[in-house]
Order: sequence, then C-alpha cells, then structure tokens
Amino acid sequence: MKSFTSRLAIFSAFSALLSASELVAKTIQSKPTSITISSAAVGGSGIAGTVDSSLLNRHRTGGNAIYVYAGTVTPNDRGSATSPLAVVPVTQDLCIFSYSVTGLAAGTYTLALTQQADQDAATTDDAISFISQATVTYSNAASLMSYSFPTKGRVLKVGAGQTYAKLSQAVQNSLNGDVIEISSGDYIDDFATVSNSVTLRGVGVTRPHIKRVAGNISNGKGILVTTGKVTVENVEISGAKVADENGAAIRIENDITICNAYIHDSEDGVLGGGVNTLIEYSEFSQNGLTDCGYNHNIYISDGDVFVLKHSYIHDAVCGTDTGHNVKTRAKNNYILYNRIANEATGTASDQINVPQGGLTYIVGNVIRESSKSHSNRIILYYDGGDGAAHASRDLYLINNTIISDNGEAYLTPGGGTTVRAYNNLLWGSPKTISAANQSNNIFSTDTTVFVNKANYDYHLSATATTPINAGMNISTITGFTLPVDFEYVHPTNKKARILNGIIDVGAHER
Ligand SMILES: [Ca+2]
Ligand SMILES: [Ca+2]
Ligand SMILES: [Ca+2]
Ligand SMILES: [Ca+2]
Repeated sequence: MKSFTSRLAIFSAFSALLSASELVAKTIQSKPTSITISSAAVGGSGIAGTVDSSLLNRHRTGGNAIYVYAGTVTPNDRGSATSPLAVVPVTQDLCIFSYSVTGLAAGTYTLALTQQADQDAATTDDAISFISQATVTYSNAASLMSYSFPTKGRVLKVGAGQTYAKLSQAVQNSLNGDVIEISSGDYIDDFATVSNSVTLRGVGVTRPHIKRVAGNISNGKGILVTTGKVTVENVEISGAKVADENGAAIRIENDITICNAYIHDSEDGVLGGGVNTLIEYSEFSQNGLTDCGYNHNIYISDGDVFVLKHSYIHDAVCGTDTGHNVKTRAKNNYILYNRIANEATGTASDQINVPQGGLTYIVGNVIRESSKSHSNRIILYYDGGDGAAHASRDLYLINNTIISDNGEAYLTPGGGTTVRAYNNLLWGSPKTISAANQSNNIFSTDTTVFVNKANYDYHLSATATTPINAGMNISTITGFTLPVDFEYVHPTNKKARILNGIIDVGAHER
C-alpha cells in the first residue's frame, strides 16, 4: 500500500527530531522512574516527544495525559498537595503518540504519564496512578527539548538476524508489557496464541507479512489468537484457513487494538471480541468464503465497545451466500469516518450489519453498495431473528455518504428501534430512508454531484450545489453528543473537517 511509505517518512522525520531521546530510552531501562537529561536545541521551545503506545490505554483516549511538575516530585493529581503545573494531552498521528508542553522557564521538571486524566477532578485529591515518569532539566527556555517515554517492558526483536527468527518464538517468550518488534519480511505459517498483554509492532520499510500458505491452521481458530490484551500495529496478515472454514487472520478473545494493519484473503478478517475492540487506520479486503454463510471482513461477535475509525473495509467475499463487510454484536458501536464498500469485486451482503442493536453511531462514513450484492439492504440495524436484543436500540446515522448502485434500501431497522438519520447524502434509486426521526438528508441520482463517482471518489464536485451548507446543526440532534470533526482520507487516514460555513450534507465538506 503506497501510503505506508509516506507514513514511514513522517515517522522517520519525527524519529530524527527525537534522536537524542532514543539515547535516553536506552539508559532508562536500568533506572526507570527518574532520569535527568539536558536539553538539546532542536527548534521551537518547550518539552516534546513521543509516548510509546504500550504505555497507553487506547480504549479511553481522554485518559492519556502528561502531568508536568516543577522540581523533582512524586506525582499526584490536580487538587492534591502536589498539583501539576500543567496537564497536556497525549495526541495521536496514525499509530504514533506524542505530547508537547510549552511556556516553561528554564529549570527542573517532573513529567508523569497517567491513563486516568479523565477521572481527575480539578479540586479534589483523587486516586490517580501514574504509569511512567522522568525528571528532566530544561536548561534553555528558548529551545525545544526532546524527551520520549519508552516502553516499560522489554523489546523482543523478530526477523532475520534478530533474537527470534519466528514471531511465534517471541510470543512464547514474552511477558506482560513487552513490545515485540517484527521486522519487514514474510513470516510463513508462523501462528501464535498471544496469551500475555503485549504489543506486536511491525518495524521497517514495509509491514511484515504474516501468512498462512500450507494446509489448515492447527489451532482451529486463526493466525493470531489473542487471549491477552493485545495491541497489533503495522502488520499485514493473510490467508487464514482452518478445518471448520471460520479461520481468522486475528481471532479476538480479549481487549484488542489494531492500528495500521492490512488484513486480507482470509476466511474471516477478524472474528471475536473482548470487552473493548478498537480498529483504526487499517485496511480489510477480500476476506470471506463464497459458500459458507458466516464469513466476514470484520465480525465482532461480543463485547461492550467496538470502535472502527479511519479504515478502508472493502470487497468481502460471500458469493451468493451471506457475509458482510462489517458485522458487530457489541453493545456500543462507534463506526466513524471509514470507507466501507463493495467496489470492483466485493460480494458482501450488507456493508454494516448490527443484528442485535445496541447504542450505535454511524458517522461520517462513505458507504457503497454494488450490483454484485444480493441482499436487499446496505445497513441492517437490529434483526429480531439473529440474537437477543441489546437494551439500547438507538442508532444515529449522521453525515454519511451512502451510494446504492443496485437499488437496495439504505437502511433496514427492526421493530423497537429509535433511528435518527440526519445530514446523509443518499445516492441511488431509493428516495426514502427508514428512520422515524430524520431531517436534512439529500437524495440524489446525479453523478455530477461527485468528483469521480466511477472511481469511488465521492467528494462533492465543483458543480455540486445542493449538499453545500445544507446540513442541520448537529448540536440540535436529540441525544447526539459526538462531534463531527473528521473526514475519511483515502486510504486509511483522516483529516479535520472544516465546516466552511454551515455543515454540508454527506461525509465530506467542500
Ligand atoms: Ca483531582
Ligand atoms: Ca491523589
Ligand atoms: Ca446489500
Ligand atoms: Ca459547509
């Protein structure tokens, strides 16, 4: 995927900027709680750096923050006897996390990372714990000093010439908190059950490719089976196949985070679910089977919260049987700013299938149904015949662009649901959408409304007028509290949504 090269370029530039801190990272292993470093002028002012993703709670992003204190202190929360000078968020760009604190005078500071900033009341002494900390001496207030928080676990290296030739060997020798770095290259029939809570991270010029080639996977489940709380970053996985025809690239049996993965040509892309499932900046394609009936690109079969963001989920394979691009049974679903589509080859039945309901946000997505789909709908929300109803059956369908190229209904909600559909651009033959609460949706059959419909580019064209500034103020939608603050950028990225007046209808602002 060509975008990966540019991502590495960004990462390399950032790494170069932070090279001083990498030296620090090596020394911190033996002295993990307090180190002293001097500033190096690299432009700008303040202290900035990366935070290794293994230190973060990716399922509660509002909790990850750096607390900054004057002097050498034992960190405590806001409202305690040792209140911080400043609290700055940990921010994310693709799978890289960073922070920046500015406005500091020269001096010595303690920096501490917590995952619980969102539980810290400003005026009371709360039980907030800190994951990692460092004491830094900031000697020149006119310079930018680099300090990065390294992983607290070990780094196990996999690849040719590394400690472990096979991923499965490193997994077997891992402990909770470790980061397993997988070098670029092919890992053939290298299957692993990951029972510890570790980070599997691809490193190198291209993503390492873990693939099944010969026979069925003997564990009967998948290429990776994650029973610990696992993070998977920068990997390609393909070819999963097991005896019962439900082989997944990743079989999910606990909390999981998947970032910048390319998962394809397996019987299932991912299957399962922990309490929390997060998939972001990833591509899934060509997963499924033509004759099975329960194979999908993404199938979240359980859990409390499923988040799918900034991803390209396309062309699942189901022939004339039943299989979907995205299926979820989680109790809360956040499907935000993705491209979910049957395009050149896909035969997915539904683009999004939510059979048991649950509080579900489908916001800012580009969704396309092709003539190759045989089901009579694009999105299914609550099917009384496929699993018990979740307590909430509230669906918010907000600011999506949905293309029906085969005359299928955009949405089929079941009985007892509350569907709110606003600001959607609905292209194709149906001129209605099944939602009791709806407004500011636009139905179109005009191909010139898009930049290049034939090539799946559904940005609004220069001649499009109807959707421009035609949306409803989202703050007036009953019960809807999310921002609509991003757009999907192809492939597997995002950008800020700049309203340019009133919000436009559909997934993209012109
Ligand atoms: Ca507090
Ligand atoms: Ca406290
Ligand atoms: Ca369909
Ligand atoms: Ca606008």
